[in-house]
Amino acid sequence: MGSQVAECAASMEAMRTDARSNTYHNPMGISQILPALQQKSYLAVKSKECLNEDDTLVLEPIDPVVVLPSESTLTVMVEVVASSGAAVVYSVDAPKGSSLLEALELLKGKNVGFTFEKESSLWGPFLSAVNGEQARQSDRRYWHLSSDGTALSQGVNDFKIEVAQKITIKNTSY
Ligand code: B12
Repeated sequence: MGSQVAECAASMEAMRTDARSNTYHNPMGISQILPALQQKSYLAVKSKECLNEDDTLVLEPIDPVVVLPSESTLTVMVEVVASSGAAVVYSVDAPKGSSLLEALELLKGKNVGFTFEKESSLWGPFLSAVNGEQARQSDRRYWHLSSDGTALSQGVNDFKIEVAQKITIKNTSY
Protein backbone atom coordinates (compact mmCIF):
# COMPACT_ATOMS: atom_id res chain seq x y z
CA MET A 1 0.00 0.00 0.00
CA GLY A 2 1.41 3.34 -1.04
CA SER A 3 4.30 1.67 -2.92
CA GLN A 4 4.80 2.03 -6.63
CA VAL A 5 2.73 -0.63 -8.38
CA ALA A 6 5.80 -1.71 -10.36
CA GLU A 7 7.57 -2.63 -7.10
CA CYS A 8 4.82 -5.14 -6.28
CA ALA A 9 4.11 -6.26 -9.84
CA ALA A 10 5.44 -9.78 -9.34
CA SER A 11 3.41 -10.29 -6.13
CA MET A 12 0.27 -8.85 -7.74
CA GLU A 13 0.68 -11.10 -10.76
CA ALA A 14 1.26 -14.16 -8.53
CA MET A 15 -1.96 -13.35 -6.63
CA ARG A 16 -3.92 -12.87 -9.86
CA THR A 17 -2.65 -16.16 -11.28
CA ASP A 18 -3.50 -17.98 -8.04
CA ALA A 19 -6.94 -16.34 -7.91
CA ARG A 20 -7.70 -17.45 -11.48
CA SER A 21 -6.65 -21.03 -10.75
CA ASN A 22 -8.93 -21.16 -7.68
CA THR A 23 -6.06 -21.44 -5.21
CA TYR A 24 -8.00 -19.45 -2.64
CA HIS A 25 -10.94 -21.37 -1.24
CA ASN A 26 -11.11 -20.13 2.33
CA PRO A 27 -13.72 -17.28 2.28
CA MET A 28 -11.71 -15.32 4.86
CA GLY A 29 -8.57 -15.58 2.75
CA ILE A 30 -10.46 -14.48 -0.36
CA SER A 31 -11.97 -11.51 1.48
CA GLN A 32 -8.48 -10.37 2.49
CA ILE A 33 -6.88 -10.86 -0.93
CA LEU A 34 -9.54 -9.19 -3.09
CA PRO A 35 -8.97 -5.56 -1.99
CA ALA A 36 -5.21 -5.99 -2.52
CA LEU A 37 -5.84 -7.09 -6.09
CA GLN A 38 -7.74 -3.79 -6.56
CA GLN A 39 -4.86 -1.87 -4.90
CA LYS A 40 -7.17 -0.94 -2.06
CA SER A 41 -6.74 -1.47 1.64
CA TYR A 42 -8.98 -3.94 3.45
CA LEU A 43 -10.42 -0.88 5.25
CA ALA A 44 -11.57 0.65 1.93
CA VAL A 45 -14.21 -2.09 1.65
CA LYS A 46 -16.17 -0.44 4.45
CA SER A 47 -16.85 2.70 2.39
CA LYS A 48 -17.61 0.84 -0.85
CA GLU A 49 -21.01 1.39 -2.33
CA CYS A 50 -22.31 -1.86 -3.75
CA LEU A 51 -23.94 -0.96 -7.05
CA ASN A 52 -25.81 -3.40 -9.25
CA GLU A 53 -25.90 -5.92 -6.42
CA ASP A 54 -27.89 -8.87 -7.75
CA ASP A 55 -28.11 -10.80 -4.46
CA THR A 56 -26.47 -13.87 -5.94
CA LEU A 57 -23.69 -14.11 -3.36
CA VAL A 58 -23.46 -17.70 -2.17
CA LEU A 59 -21.45 -18.13 0.99
CA GLU A 60 -21.38 -21.92 0.92
CA PRO A 61 -19.24 -23.48 -1.84
CA ILE A 62 -21.46 -23.95 -4.89
CA ASP A 63 -20.03 -27.41 -5.53
CA PRO A 64 -19.46 -28.86 -2.09
CA VAL A 65 -16.08 -30.48 -1.89
CA VAL A 66 -16.77 -34.13 -1.19
CA VAL A 67 -13.89 -36.39 -0.29
CA LEU A 68 -14.74 -39.51 -2.23
CA PRO A 69 -13.81 -42.79 -0.60
CA SER A 70 -10.33 -43.17 -1.93
CA GLU A 71 -8.69 -46.48 -2.71
CA SER A 72 -5.34 -45.21 -1.57
CA THR A 73 -4.54 -44.37 2.01
CA LEU A 74 -1.46 -42.67 3.33
CA THR A 75 0.23 -43.17 6.66
CA VAL A 76 0.31 -40.01 8.73
CA MET A 77 2.45 -39.90 11.84
CA VAL A 78 1.03 -37.45 14.37
CA GLU A 79 3.41 -36.17 17.04
CA VAL A 80 1.93 -34.27 19.96
CA VAL A 81 4.33 -32.14 22.01
CA ALA A 82 2.71 -30.99 25.26
CA SER A 83 3.67 -27.81 27.12
CA SER A 84 5.90 -29.94 29.41
CA GLY A 85 7.93 -30.95 26.34
CA ALA A 86 6.71 -34.57 26.56
CA ALA A 87 6.12 -36.00 23.08
CA VAL A 88 3.85 -38.84 21.98
CA VAL A 89 3.75 -40.20 18.43
CA TYR A 90 0.68 -41.84 16.88
CA SER A 91 0.06 -43.28 13.44
CA VAL A 92 -3.09 -43.21 11.33
CA ASP A 93 -3.94 -44.27 7.77
CA ALA A 94 -5.94 -41.51 6.08
CA PRO A 95 -7.46 -41.43 2.57
CA LYS A 96 -5.28 -39.48 0.13
CA GLY A 97 -6.72 -35.98 -0.29
CA SER A 98 -8.51 -35.93 3.05
CA SER A 99 -8.11 -32.93 5.31
CA LEU A 100 -5.86 -32.98 8.35
CA LEU A 101 -9.04 -32.56 10.40
CA GLU A 102 -10.46 -35.78 8.93
CA ALA A 103 -7.17 -37.59 9.64
CA LEU A 104 -7.29 -36.36 13.25
CA GLU A 105 -10.93 -37.53 13.56
CA LEU A 106 -9.85 -40.99 12.33
CA LEU A 107 -6.99 -41.06 14.82
CA LYS A 108 -9.32 -40.02 17.65
CA GLY A 109 -11.70 -42.84 16.65
CA LYS A 110 -8.90 -45.42 17.06
CA ASN A 111 -9.08 -44.84 20.85
CA VAL A 112 -5.32 -44.85 21.26
CA GLY A 113 -5.33 -41.93 23.70
CA PHE A 114 -5.37 -39.11 21.15
CA THR A 115 -8.14 -36.54 21.65
CA PHE A 116 -8.69 -33.02 20.42
CA GLU A 117 -11.15 -30.14 20.53
CA LYS A 118 -11.71 -27.34 18.07
CA GLU A 119 -13.36 -23.93 18.08
CA SER A 120 -15.19 -22.35 15.17
CA SER A 121 -13.76 -19.17 13.72
CA LEU A 122 -14.08 -17.16 10.53
CA TRP A 123 -10.99 -18.96 9.19
CA GLY A 124 -12.56 -22.36 9.93
CA PRO A 125 -11.92 -24.71 12.85
CA PHE A 126 -9.11 -23.68 15.22
CA LEU A 127 -7.43 -26.48 17.17
CA SER A 128 -7.84 -25.49 20.81
CA ALA A 129 -7.12 -28.58 22.95
CA VAL A 130 -5.13 -31.76 22.36
CA ASN A 131 -4.98 -34.77 24.70
CA GLY A 132 -6.96 -32.78 27.25
CA GLU A 133 -4.49 -29.88 27.27
CA GLN A 134 -5.72 -26.42 26.27
CA ALA A 135 -3.43 -23.91 24.57
CA ARG A 136 -5.11 -20.65 25.55
CA GLN A 137 -4.65 -17.40 23.70
CA SER A 138 -5.15 -15.66 27.06
CA ASP A 139 -1.88 -17.38 28.13
CA ARG A 140 -0.29 -16.47 24.76
CA ARG A 141 -0.18 -20.14 23.78
CA TYR A 142 -1.49 -22.11 20.79
CA TRP A 143 -1.18 -25.53 19.18
CA HIS A 144 1.33 -24.94 16.36
CA LEU A 145 1.01 -27.20 13.32
CA SER A 146 3.88 -28.38 11.14
CA SER A 147 4.53 -31.05 8.54
CA ASP A 148 7.97 -32.68 8.40
CA GLY A 149 9.36 -29.64 10.23
CA THR A 150 7.71 -26.99 8.03
CA ALA A 151 4.98 -24.82 9.58
CA LEU A 152 1.58 -25.31 7.94
CA SER A 153 0.28 -22.25 6.12
CA GLN A 154 -3.33 -23.43 6.55
CA GLY A 155 -5.53 -24.67 9.35
CA VAL A 156 -6.66 -28.25 10.03
CA ASN A 157 -9.68 -28.09 7.71
CA ASP A 158 -7.91 -26.55 4.70
CA PHE A 159 -4.67 -28.55 4.84
CA LYS A 160 -5.02 -31.67 2.68
CA ILE A 161 -3.04 -34.87 3.11
CA GLU A 162 -1.48 -35.60 -0.30
CA VAL A 163 1.66 -37.49 0.80
CA ALA A 164 2.73 -39.62 3.76
CA GLN A 165 4.18 -37.27 6.36
CA LYS A 166 4.77 -36.49 10.00
CA ILE A 167 2.47 -33.82 11.44
CA THR A 168 3.70 -32.19 14.62
CA ILE A 169 1.19 -30.48 16.91
CA LYS A 170 3.14 -28.50 19.49
CA ASN A 171 1.90 -26.45 22.43
CA THR A 172 3.78 -23.25 21.74
CA SER A 173 4.04 -19.82 23.37
CA TYR A 174 4.17 -16.55 21.47
C1 B12 B 1 -2.21 -13.35 15.02
C2 B12 B 1 -2.43 -14.60 14.22
C3 B12 B 1 -2.36 -15.82 14.87
C4 B12 B 1 -2.28 -15.96 16.39
C5 B12 B 1 -3.67 -15.54 17.00
C6 B12 B 1 -3.61 -15.30 18.49
C7 B12 B 1 -3.75 -13.90 18.95
N1 B12 B 1 -4.07 -13.76 20.20
O1 B12 B 1 -3.58 -12.93 18.22
C8 B12 B 1 -1.88 -17.46 16.58
C9 B12 B 1 -0.39 -17.51 16.89
C10 B12 B 1 -2.67 -18.24 17.63
C11 B12 B 1 -2.14 -18.04 15.18
C12 B12 B 1 -2.12 -19.39 14.95
C13 B12 B 1 -2.20 -19.97 13.69
N2 B12 B 1 -2.33 -19.32 12.52
CO1 B12 B 1 -2.64 -17.42 12.39
N3 B12 B 1 -2.75 -15.56 12.05
C14 B12 B 1 -2.69 -14.51 12.82
C15 B12 B 1 -2.79 -13.22 11.95
C16 B12 B 1 -1.36 -12.69 11.74
C17 B12 B 1 -3.69 -12.11 12.49
C18 B12 B 1 -5.07 -12.56 13.03
C19 B12 B 1 -5.78 -11.39 13.70
O2 B12 B 1 -5.39 -10.96 14.76
N4 B12 B 1 -6.83 -10.85 13.08
C20 B12 B 1 -7.56 -9.71 13.60
C21 B12 B 1 -8.69 -10.15 14.57
C22 B12 B 1 -9.47 -8.92 15.05
O3 B12 B 1 -9.61 -10.99 13.82
P1 B12 B 1 -10.09 -12.43 14.40
O4 B12 B 1 -10.83 -13.11 13.30
O5 B12 B 1 -10.72 -12.31 15.72
O6 B12 B 1 -8.66 -13.16 14.62
C23 B12 B 1 -8.61 -14.45 15.14
C24 B12 B 1 -8.41 -15.50 14.05
O7 B12 B 1 -7.63 -14.95 13.01
C25 B12 B 1 -7.68 -16.61 14.83
N5 B12 B 1 -6.69 -17.27 14.00
C26 B12 B 1 -5.44 -16.87 13.79
N6 B12 B 1 -4.81 -17.68 12.96
C27 B12 B 1 -5.69 -18.65 12.64
C28 B12 B 1 -5.53 -19.75 11.81
C29 B12 B 1 -6.62 -20.62 11.63
C30 B12 B 1 -6.45 -21.80 10.72
C31 B12 B 1 -7.85 -20.38 12.32
C32 B12 B 1 -8.99 -21.34 12.13
C33 B12 B 1 -7.99 -19.26 13.14
C34 B12 B 1 -6.90 -18.41 13.29
O8 B12 B 1 -7.01 -15.99 15.93
C35 B12 B 1 -7.33 -14.60 15.98
C36 B12 B 1 -7.47 -14.16 17.43
O9 B12 B 1 -8.43 -14.95 18.09
C37 B12 B 1 -3.41 -13.83 10.65
C38 B12 B 1 -3.09 -13.03 9.38
C39 B12 B 1 -4.32 -12.61 8.59
N7 B12 B 1 -4.10 -12.28 7.36
O10 B12 B 1 -5.44 -12.61 9.08
C40 B12 B 1 -2.81 -15.25 10.66
C41 B12 B 1 -3.48 -16.35 9.87
C42 B12 B 1 -4.99 -16.25 9.99
N8 B12 B 1 -2.99 -17.57 10.55
C43 B12 B 1 -2.73 -18.53 9.74
C44 B12 B 1 -2.26 -19.82 10.12
C45 B12 B 1 -1.89 -20.77 8.99
C46 B12 B 1 -2.14 -20.19 11.48
C47 B12 B 1 -1.73 -21.57 12.02
C48 B12 B 1 -2.42 -22.75 11.31
C49 B12 B 1 -0.20 -21.66 11.90
C50 B12 B 1 0.43 -22.98 12.27
N9 B12 B 1 1.32 -23.45 11.40
O11 B12 B 1 0.18 -23.55 13.31
C51 B12 B 1 -2.10 -21.44 13.52
C52 B12 B 1 -3.45 -22.08 13.95
C53 B12 B 1 -3.26 -23.52 14.42
C54 B12 B 1 -4.45 -24.03 15.19
N10 B12 B 1 -4.27 -24.22 16.50
O12 B12 B 1 -5.51 -24.31 14.65
C55 B12 B 1 -3.01 -18.15 8.29
C56 B12 B 1 -4.31 -18.79 7.75
C57 B12 B 1 -4.18 -19.07 6.26
C58 B12 B 1 -5.20 -20.04 5.75
N11 B12 B 1 -5.23 -20.18 4.47
O13 B12 B 1 -5.95 -20.67 6.46
C59 B12 B 1 -2.99 -16.58 8.39
C60 B12 B 1 -3.85 -15.88 7.32
C61 B12 B 1 -1.51 -16.15 8.23
C62 B12 B 1 -0.93 -16.50 6.87
N12 B12 B 1 -0.93 -15.60 5.91
O14 B12 B 1 -0.44 -17.57 6.67
N13 B12 B 1 -2.34 -17.07 14.26
